[in-house]
Amino acid sequence: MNKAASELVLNPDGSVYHCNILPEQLADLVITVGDPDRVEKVSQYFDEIEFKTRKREIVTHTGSLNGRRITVISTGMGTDNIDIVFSELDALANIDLKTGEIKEDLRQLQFVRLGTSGALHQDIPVDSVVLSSHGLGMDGLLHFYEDSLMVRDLDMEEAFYEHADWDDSKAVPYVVKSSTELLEQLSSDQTINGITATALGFYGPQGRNLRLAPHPVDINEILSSFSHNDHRITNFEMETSGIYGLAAMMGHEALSVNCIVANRALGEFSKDSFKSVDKMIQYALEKLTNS
Ligand code: R1P
Repeated sequence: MNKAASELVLNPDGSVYHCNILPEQLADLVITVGDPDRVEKVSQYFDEIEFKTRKREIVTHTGSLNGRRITVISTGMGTDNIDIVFSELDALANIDLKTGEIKEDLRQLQFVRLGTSGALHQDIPVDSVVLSSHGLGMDGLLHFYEDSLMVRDLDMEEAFYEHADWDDSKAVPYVVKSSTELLEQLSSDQTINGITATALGFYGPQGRNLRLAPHPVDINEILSSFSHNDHRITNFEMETSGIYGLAAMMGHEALSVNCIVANRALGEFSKDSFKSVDKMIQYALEKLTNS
């Protein structure tokens, strides 16, 4: 069915509204980062850059490395932005923007998030790299999509509800798995795998208390004491669950890779987070383009 101009919004040049990209400017491998300044920290390693654009906090570079075409794009912070960026990137791949019709042959994209995050356990040191086997979303985004039940790990969700005694005034947590292939491709003895908890804020929703007490006050303990089928919740950030949920419903593959810049259990912050993020970027690019 065709899409009304108000639903699939395009710019005068035909590019998608927020991302400002045309279909031919999007590679099949898409690296997402939260921070717009991190885009060039990734694309500096490309052999060539063919396209650059930016609108609001969404900065995009497309280029290639070792013969593989890659788009790197910043999402800004939070799953509300993930909804915008992933919907528009999927539209670029799978909707004919001129007619608004969904294409018959769907194109599958690979998404790899290169983000920053806080660890919930003492044994996950700052500057280490965590790969998210699952995203546990406390943001509520997936509940606005009809197909969410088809991609959620209902077994792990049930175990979490029981463990956490979740207060139903908050969005019900949901769980979605990563791409198994990407998780295997990027795992090594330099990485740690775990469930990533995605919060809808940085302070109260991640148990930080500056002047306002969070609720529940012991959210970090509730999360860190959960385990299910040998998986534990390793870290906190703000995008992974939305990425996993939307990518799975759209038929794309996704993996979230996060540099641990804070250890919440020890109260520590990395002394040189730029260096450890750069190390993570180089590690991921090597794994994605040389294996
Ligand atoms: C909070 O400081 C931001 O950093 C983390 C969180 O998920 C949130 O977006 O990720 P990025 O460094 O990728 O933005």
